[in-house]
Amino acid sequence: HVPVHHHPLGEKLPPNINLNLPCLSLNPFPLVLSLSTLVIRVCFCYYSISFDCTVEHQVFDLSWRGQEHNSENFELSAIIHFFFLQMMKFAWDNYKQYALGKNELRPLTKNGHIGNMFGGLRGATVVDALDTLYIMELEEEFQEAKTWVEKSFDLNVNGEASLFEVNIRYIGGLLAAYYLTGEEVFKSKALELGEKLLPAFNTPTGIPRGVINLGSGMSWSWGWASAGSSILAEFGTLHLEFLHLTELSGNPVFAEKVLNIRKVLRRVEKPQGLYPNFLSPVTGNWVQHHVSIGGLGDSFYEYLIKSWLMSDKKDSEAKKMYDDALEAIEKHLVKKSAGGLTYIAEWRGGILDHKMGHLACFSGGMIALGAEHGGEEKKQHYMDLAAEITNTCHESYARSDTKLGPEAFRFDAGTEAMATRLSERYYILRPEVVESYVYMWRLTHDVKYRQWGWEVVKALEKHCRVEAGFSGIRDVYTTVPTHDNMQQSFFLAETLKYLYLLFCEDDVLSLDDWVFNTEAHPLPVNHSNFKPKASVQ
Ligand code: DMJ
Repeated sequence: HVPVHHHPLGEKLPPNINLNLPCLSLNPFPLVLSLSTLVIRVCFCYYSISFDCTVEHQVFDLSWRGQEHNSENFELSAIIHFFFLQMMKFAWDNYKQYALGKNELRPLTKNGHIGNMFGGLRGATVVDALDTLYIMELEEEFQEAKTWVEKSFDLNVNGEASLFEVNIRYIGGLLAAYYLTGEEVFKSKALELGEKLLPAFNTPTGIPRGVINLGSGMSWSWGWASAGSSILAEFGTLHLEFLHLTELSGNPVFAEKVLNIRKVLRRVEKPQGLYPNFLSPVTGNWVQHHVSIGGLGDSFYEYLIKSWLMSDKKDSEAKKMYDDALEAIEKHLVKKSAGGLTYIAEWRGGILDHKMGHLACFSGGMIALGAEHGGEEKKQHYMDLAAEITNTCHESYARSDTKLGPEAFRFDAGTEAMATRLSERYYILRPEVVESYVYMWRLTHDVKYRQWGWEVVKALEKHCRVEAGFSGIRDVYTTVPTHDNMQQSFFLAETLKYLYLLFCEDDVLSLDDWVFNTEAHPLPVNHSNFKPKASVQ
């Protein structure tokens, strides 16, 4: 029994309503909800068509009822919330049962996956899921995850880790869990792990290499990165977490490392004002002129605007770099298709590749977030651009048979917003499109974003839910897709969290007080009066 109005993240329901959770946690199928004060009981089976229609109808109702808080739409939003809770619980319970201590769940073969991104670290799903479990108030499950971190999370490991992945998933996940709960264990693990990443910065320029052995401290560049280069989206996606590591430890070294990256980037000449994806950590010069707001470039831009927001709008250098970069991107990469869809192409030494990766779909949300803070005229311009890009990404979902989007879609040879290559037709439970829906919803309150989010939920339930978890699919253009047997940790960290937030009130992790790292882990804005939860109590 959780009195929701005591929830630390803000009131999600009027103070006279309590929600009884036990039936959900004991038996998510059929799902039974009880709104005790209003004495409303809603029982349904989530596989039945009636549920589907009811919820669809009710979501639609919201659009013309607006967002006033009356008992009817509270009933409905509670139902939707519980729907997300059961999805998260299903994903977590299966991971726990079959793969606890491994990095990810293989939901078809019912075993764990370790992979080679985390250099011997384990429990990527545990650390990635911590804050989502907490925010959803899945208390028992949160305790299970916390206990694993306390008792089994071993940092004394050897092996090749991606600096970027360890930072965004583990450090980001631990920092968010600390700020939300005030539990020291998360802070100390984050700091200890942060120390282990520092040797990667020992290069002539201070630009870190992409791969590090967490035991020996040896670091090197990815074999596939041209001429030993470092990747823009990797070394450009450390700033938020590293500033918090300095803030929490009092050790300036973390901030110094990322401020130095900023310095190198400021100095290097930008072709047409653009930032290519490959930079030499030895010379500090670009190695290739490939520019993309999707993979290899993406979260560098995201961290510029979020650095400014996280600094309580004091880091004006980051804002200027973001504004200039976006202006260059708009000038050289943003295009409109014959069918009227706006997209962001990739740039190879001046030649455009008319393709958008699923990863690039986070940019609708980013541009909307940045637009909020321009002058009135610019604001409208960027809000329009953000809405157009989000619409294009929605089209990439809507034009598939599964209603889930492909890994990449193209705008050439008569194709619009669809994959043209067999190798680009898969969907691995990625969050970027839903992420943009959340920002667009919060900043416009246009109910279509919730409707689009609900379409994703239905598609996930229909095509990705398997007996023991959620799985990616190999082809979004067939309604009998084959599964890839992988429940990615970012599905729990990002996709389910963003879907949940899409249907929450705006004060749950308010955009005024929190920025989400690129793995959707919330970090507090540096208002001078901010304190983690433990010190508030
Ligand atoms: C996540 O790990 C992060 O969002 C990252 O920035 C990009 N890729 C995945 C999800 O698609």
